[in-house]
Amino acid sequence: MRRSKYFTAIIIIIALVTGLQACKPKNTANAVSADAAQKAYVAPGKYDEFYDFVSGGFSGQMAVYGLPSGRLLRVIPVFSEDPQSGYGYSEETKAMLNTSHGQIPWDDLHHIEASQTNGEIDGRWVFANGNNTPRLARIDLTTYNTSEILELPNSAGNHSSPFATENTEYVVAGTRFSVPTDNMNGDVPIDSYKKNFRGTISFVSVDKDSGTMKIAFQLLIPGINLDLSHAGKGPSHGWFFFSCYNTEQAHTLLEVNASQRDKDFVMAINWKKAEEYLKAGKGVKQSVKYAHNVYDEKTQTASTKYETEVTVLDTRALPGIAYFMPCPKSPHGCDVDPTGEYIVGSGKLAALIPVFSFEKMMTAINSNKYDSYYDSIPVLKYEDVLYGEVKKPGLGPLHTEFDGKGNAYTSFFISSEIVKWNIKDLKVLDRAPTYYSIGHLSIPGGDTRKPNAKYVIAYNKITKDRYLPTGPELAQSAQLYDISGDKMQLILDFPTIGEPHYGQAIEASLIKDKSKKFYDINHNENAFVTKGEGAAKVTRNGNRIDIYMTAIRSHLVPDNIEGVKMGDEVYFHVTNQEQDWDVPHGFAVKGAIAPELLIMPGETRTLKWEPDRVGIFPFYCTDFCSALHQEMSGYIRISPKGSKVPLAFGTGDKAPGGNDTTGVQ
Ligand code: RUQ
Ligand code: CUA
Repeated sequence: MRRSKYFTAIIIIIALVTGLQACKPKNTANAVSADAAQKAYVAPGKYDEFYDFVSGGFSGQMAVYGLPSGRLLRVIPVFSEDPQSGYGYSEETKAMLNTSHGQIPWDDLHHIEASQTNGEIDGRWVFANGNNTPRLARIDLTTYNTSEILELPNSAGNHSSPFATENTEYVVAGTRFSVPTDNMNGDVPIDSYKKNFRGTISFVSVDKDSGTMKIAFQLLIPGINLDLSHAGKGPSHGWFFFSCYNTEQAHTLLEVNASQRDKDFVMAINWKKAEEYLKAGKGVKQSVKYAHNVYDEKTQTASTKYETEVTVLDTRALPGIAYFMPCPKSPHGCDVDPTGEYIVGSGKLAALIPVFSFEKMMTAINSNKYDSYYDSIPVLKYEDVLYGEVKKPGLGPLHTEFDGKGNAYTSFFISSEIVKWNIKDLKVLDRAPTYYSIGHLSIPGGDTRKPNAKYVIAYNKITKDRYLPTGPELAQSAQLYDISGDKMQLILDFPTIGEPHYGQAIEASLIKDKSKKFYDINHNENAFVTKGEGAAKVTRNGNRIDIYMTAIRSHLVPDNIEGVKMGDEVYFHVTNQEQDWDVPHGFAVKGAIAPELLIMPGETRTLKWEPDRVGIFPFYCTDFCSALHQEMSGYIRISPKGSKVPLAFGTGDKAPGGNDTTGVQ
């Protein structure tokens, strides 16, 4: 009976999931030894050795921590409006959040990927995925600004993303949800899944100098779920590996229906082959619509270009691009070791970890040795591509990273632990509990050719009983382990913002000296820049008021503004005149529906404000910038529609006068 089969499956899954309780390690106070604090201690005034860029998950942000201290250094808004800086609200940055669905001020950010040169982290950019409304973002590591966001058409659930090739030729993004492609009539019955639903993989090229992203091509694949991915390296450069689940092609109760098959797949993609087909004109141009948002450093302004075309290569019709390697069971992580020879698939429901051999895979492919076909894609034999299995490693393996010394570290969600094992002999060497339910883990450079095996960081989902309670919602957490010796040693435990899906730590020495200190005001080409107080002004054009305002310690020019009326649209363009590190000014006006602006030295930011009533509205600098910060303020007077009050503005001696018609002395 189908029904009882479902129930059995559900009970097994519940048993696995609640196994979490049973396997939950004892509290840790005693797991941390005395010298641990010493190792994580970074004295006041001293710099950390690493930056750790960590996803904020459902917050849509990215957090930057210092390691080993765990100090939170910055929160970078990426797919989220930011009340602190006005990112996503200010006129200059609004366009960053444009999509073909309109301006979408939120997304679910899961994975961070650092740019690479020669298979090593180069410290130029980090990329991040927007899961919900498929997007890729590039963050510039000199300004820590989100510089670019590219929407992905033909995509749903951009989870298997972003992953970079050895020279960041591409960042790649695979779909978690298969759906009818954008050029199809999507109004089809959901149970026509097998017929109408398809997955895609976007190969996004990255300009070597500017970093600008562009969809080079997309691959059409069977209607399955791609979970995660990694690029090949060294001998396997030119290939990509994706974990696939739901090869059952279920469209309802996936919990059960997508857990039927004993093995799903790791999909191997030969992207050099795809490039050949592209060159040979085998791609099909599809009309689609997607937003490409770029922040221009010169004008300090973001703009959107709506693209209308993408080139698609069908892996089912073009042989030699895609192959399936059977992988037990519902694989999540798909990781390639630093030599590029070993590919690790981590089956969430598997009791072992399979390690595939690239060399064996190539031998099988070159001798056309296939087991079967899955939707026209050759399926290789498990035994033909398997290097070996790590036996009884733990429960619920998710992700693996490498230390570059021949060892792998795998996270186990259900048994809440990190397990270290040797890639050559597949023997478990060490295990360390995590608190609790670890998702990703990362070693600095641990997915590149050159890991820096000093630490492994655990990103955990649950912190029940770890911190002071804060109501029903508790912070999630990261944990830092010293892995310089044979045994992992827990040295620090720190709460994170949002959900820390994944993070990548980068040696500070690679980026810290390139960090920009301020923007050169002489190079500020913002359309509304005010260079010097003499240039400050207020203009009226119909009902549009532009206020060209300067900010410098400790006054705003102009700080008295009159002659603005109900029905006017007011734009405060505030230029921070400072040319010194760490002196932002803020700007807010009473009743503004958008948040404040935080304006860096040499930068111009614009707040749009539509007064809703007659009266006097104060505005002020929101950043405590000097001893006289509280004095850094002003007033704008709003008169009724049709009022005769002339437009006037100024500061100090130049403040407007003589407009008193109230009769009060
Ligand atoms: S996931 S916890 Cu969204 Cu990267 Cu594995
Ligand atoms: Cu400027 Cu406070």
